[in-house]
Amino acid sequence: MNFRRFFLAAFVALFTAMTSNAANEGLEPLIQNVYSRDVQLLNGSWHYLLDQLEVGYYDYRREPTDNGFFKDHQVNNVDSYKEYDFDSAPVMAIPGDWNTWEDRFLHYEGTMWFKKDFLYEPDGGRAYLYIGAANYDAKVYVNGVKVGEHIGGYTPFNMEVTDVLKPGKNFVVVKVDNKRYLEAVPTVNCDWFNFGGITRDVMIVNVPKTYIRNYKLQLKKDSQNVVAGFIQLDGEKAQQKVSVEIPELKVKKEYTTDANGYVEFEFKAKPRLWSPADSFLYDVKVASETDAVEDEIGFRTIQTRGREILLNGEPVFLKGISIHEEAPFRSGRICSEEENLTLLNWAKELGCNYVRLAHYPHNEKMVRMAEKMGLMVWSEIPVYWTIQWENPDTYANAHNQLMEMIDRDQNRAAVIIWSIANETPHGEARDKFLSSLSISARKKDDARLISMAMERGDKSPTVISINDTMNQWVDIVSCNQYMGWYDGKNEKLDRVRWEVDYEKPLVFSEMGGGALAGHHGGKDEFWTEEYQAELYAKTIKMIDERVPGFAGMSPWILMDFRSPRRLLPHIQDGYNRKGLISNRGQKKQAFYVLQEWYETK
Ligand code: GCB
Repeated sequence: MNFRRFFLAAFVALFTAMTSNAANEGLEPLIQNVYSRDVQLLNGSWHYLLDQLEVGYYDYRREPTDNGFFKDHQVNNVDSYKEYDFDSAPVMAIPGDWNTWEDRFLHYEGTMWFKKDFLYEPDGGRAYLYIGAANYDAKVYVNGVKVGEHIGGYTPFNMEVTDVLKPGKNFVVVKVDNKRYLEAVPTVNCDWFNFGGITRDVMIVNVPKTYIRNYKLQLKKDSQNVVAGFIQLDGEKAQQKVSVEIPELKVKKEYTTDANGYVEFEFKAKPRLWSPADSFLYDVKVASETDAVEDEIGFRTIQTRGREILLNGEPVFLKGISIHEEAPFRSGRICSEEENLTLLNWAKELGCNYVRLAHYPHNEKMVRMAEKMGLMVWSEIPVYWTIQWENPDTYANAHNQLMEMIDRDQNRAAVIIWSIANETPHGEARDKFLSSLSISARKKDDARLISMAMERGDKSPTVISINDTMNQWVDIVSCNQYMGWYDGKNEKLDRVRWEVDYEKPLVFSEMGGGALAGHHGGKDEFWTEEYQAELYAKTIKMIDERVPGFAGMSPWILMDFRSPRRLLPHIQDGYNRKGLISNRGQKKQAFYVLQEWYETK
């Protein structure tokens, strides 16, 4: 190979590496509590084009083109022509997933382009484009200019568009790609549906030139009478007088931000404590000389003592249920508050005081609603099964999703647990990856507990245990256990006892088995409601008799959900059937078994 060819080959290899490793780009730190801001919602009808070969992004040599669909060139097809047209393309409701929008898209994984026209009138301040979530890789363009790219399907992102917007007519184009990759988070293999699309709210957020970008107010770790937090301004006038006001507590505090617009504070207060029995939230006002924002914030402590979990200093038993963010009755990605409410109402009806929002951060309104309804929340990132533990890009991606999750919900008293992983294979590289996540999460937010869903490591066939070196990095030892389903039949639950050596609370982050609603038969017949109910009854008996240090659980799962891994005809038909409620809203017998037990707890 001569030199020129060598350099050309090296250049092409480098370029390919650069372009195929998608990365976040152009994003600004998250704006806290966008829903209390002056926003222009861009939800509604968006034109869409399915682009399997990504011709709107690459030219015929598969080089990114400057002249892609994001330009939305308007031509008359006489003097020149183009082979796409947004304005005559059909529309889709945003937020929403494309897979359930049209039957023919059900299994489509790839690129979809979206376009929306909107009118904008500048108010002299700054404008951000905020997207609540887009699965998985979103490239965002305003008026033909790329303003940002975000990787990760379940967390919000925003980019400043002040200089790109014009008075009057504007348009936004988003290329969303939900292809799965080995190096991605989650990776190619997981047990839930890869709904593609702009799945959460899209809005223009209008803020003053210097504005309150972020703030946090929570009880200081382990204290019931010191509130700790920070305010972060963004803009030219970094040094300002800022204040925190909680009228019902007669609190009004003033501080001055530093040259970076930042101030950390602590003050004494004796707030009424948030709990499932009293899900009280205070009206809080955070103000600066140039901006003000309001929030509803609850205060509580969450700690562990030996094998107990303490909420506000008192032992609490987690009566929980796991939930996917999947819409009841229509089985798409949740896209309305009513759908959030239906699921959370079912959890309340079951007698829950706690929900595991699996396996990725759910929408912000879901968390806020859970908080108002008195449900404690486990929130997690999609570090699931076997991801690439040694890949630095994979780590950066997981870390970023963790930070975005915490940033968004750091003021929610309901969130008591940040979970960093689910059912991951033991090994040094995994431990390094996950312990780093645990350290980062604690550093960012020390007022919550850290956990991860572990697997069992039994001492013998009848002495059930957990043996995971990650135990030192978590506050709660959580375990997904499936005796009676993946491990033996129900009778096994009568024969075992638990012996976990870690002096920490033990929680079943999952347990359960499948049943098709309305399918009846013997108690020992898989897939019947009777089998599932018996599995729950025997698990409960085991817990009552033979699981020391048991602090709660979130059985798998509230409602049947779509999963491409579930192929059994006539029973599964593409659904994981471990729900206590079917995807059509029918309660199975096991629902009532658990409900009865939760009533006694
Ligand atoms: C698990 C996973 C969950 C699955 C479930 C199942 O352990 O954490 O994502 O859906 O098992 O049904 O097998």
